[in-house]
Amino acid sequence: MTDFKISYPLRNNKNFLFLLICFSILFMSVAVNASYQSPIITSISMDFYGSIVGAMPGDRLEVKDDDNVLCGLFEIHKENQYGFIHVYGDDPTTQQDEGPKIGDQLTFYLNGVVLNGSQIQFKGDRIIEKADWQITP
Ligand SMILES: [Ca+2]
Repeated sequence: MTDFKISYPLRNNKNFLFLLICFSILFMSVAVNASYQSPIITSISMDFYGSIVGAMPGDRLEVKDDDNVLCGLFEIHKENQYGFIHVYGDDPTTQQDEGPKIGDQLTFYLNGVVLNGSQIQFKGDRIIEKADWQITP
């Protein structure tokens, strides 16, 4: 009886701990998904590549359109280089604004900091453009 009284709550504690760990993992994955949004993938995409002098592996390159819609996302895997980054355009058959229309301005961000001072336009599906930057300290 004494053994049972000691071991039973202990077993419950282990189960509780296990559940707590499961919920923590679940919560963290939800939190990560919320903070790292992804662009909406459409059938229209313009691709960019080039160099970002000063970029390091793991850096996060994002592209947003005029309406601040995230339309491109790329994780740097090679120092000073990026690409191809797909920038997804708006699907005209849907109500939702998925991304830029032809002629819309694009803004590139590296880890949340604006890269381009120059004007970069969304030119349309299957267009590839080279764009180079340098991170100014
Ligand atoms: Ca649309």
